[in-house]
Amino acid sequence: IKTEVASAAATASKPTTNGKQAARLRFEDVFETLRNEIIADFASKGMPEDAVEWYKRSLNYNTPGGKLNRGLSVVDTVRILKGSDLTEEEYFKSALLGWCVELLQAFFLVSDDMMDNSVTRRGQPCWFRVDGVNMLAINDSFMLESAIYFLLRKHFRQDACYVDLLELFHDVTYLTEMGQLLDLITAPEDQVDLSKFSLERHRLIVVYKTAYYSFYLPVALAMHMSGIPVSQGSFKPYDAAKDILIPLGEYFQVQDDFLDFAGTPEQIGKIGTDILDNKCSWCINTALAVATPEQRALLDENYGRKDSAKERKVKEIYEELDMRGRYAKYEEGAYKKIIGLIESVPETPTADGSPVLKREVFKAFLDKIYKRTK
Ligand code: DMA
Ligand code: MG
Ligand code: MG
Ligand code: MG
Repeated sequence: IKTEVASAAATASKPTTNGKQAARLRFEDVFETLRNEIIADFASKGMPEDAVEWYKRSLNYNTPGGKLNRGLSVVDTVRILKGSDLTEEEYFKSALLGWCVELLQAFFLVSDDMMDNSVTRRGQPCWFRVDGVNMLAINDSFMLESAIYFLLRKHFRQDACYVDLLELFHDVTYLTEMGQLLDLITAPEDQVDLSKFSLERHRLIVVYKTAYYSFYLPVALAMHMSGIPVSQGSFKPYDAAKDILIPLGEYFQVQDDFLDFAGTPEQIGKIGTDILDNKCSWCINTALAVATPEQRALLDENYGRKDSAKERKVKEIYEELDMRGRYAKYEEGAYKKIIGLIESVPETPTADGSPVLKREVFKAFLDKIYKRTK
């Protein structure tokens, strides 16, 4: 009996492959509904059939098709904070917020791939490389962003959290754009200067370009929807969440940097461009810290040049320096550090009975990305 109880508990807390698949399918169904609402509104504003078809194609091409970690985390967080199953309406609204995060991601990725001159994304050509799209992708990225505010207004305008949701999307978008700026000015195409790189600069870039929108945003949206106040006595739930989610996002972007070098396109759905693009990546910073003068000279000569033979040379040096082993060590350290942060979150009930932050929110998010290979 004991064994049965234990395994039932394990099943409940750790979704099975089938459970995960079902959650994903249910979430994807909501996208159909939302996309139809966006398109119906667009058509009702006088847009002709060819424009409707264009927007629909861009929404379908760029929004679903990823891992959906960010979007699903909104739903998971609302459920964990509530402590029981969601009603149909709660599910729909949390999934809607999840899709708004995915739309924001789509907006950033379409523009990021143009700026990074990338080739593939999610196993297909980057949107700007699709026949007949080209620079129109700039406007398409803006329209993916605009869909967020159409959906929020339609479904949350009457809710007490509406202004909080709007401000959060605006603030996080701005922070992400700051990060993209830092990422790009630290990687000039025409002048490679590895002495400008550092792990401090790297940390600044990744916190702004990735951590806020990928980790803080989904959880903070769920907290607002769940009615968690800005302060509970001296405890500040959103700041406490940020203190864990920013390091988590930093760890996630280090994984992204490592996979840019070590992941296969089949695994990660994209072809790495960081070496060619002169990016201030975790890998190059790690290499610079331990390279011999000879290796350093080779890195200076071969990094950030639009030449695949030079890219291969840099990868050889990464292998010589045991980048894979160094990354495995980093990952263990990051995991332990984040577990420590999670364990310091207070879960004591509030005097006014408002929902409290739960450690499981962060643990669930960490479990989604620990040791990821895609
Ligand atoms: C990702 O940076 C940041 C944003 C805002 C998309 P990146 O260029 O390393 O991402 P990817 O490797 O997915 O192109
Ligand atoms: Mg990129
Ligand atoms: Mg980029
Ligand atoms: Mg990357």
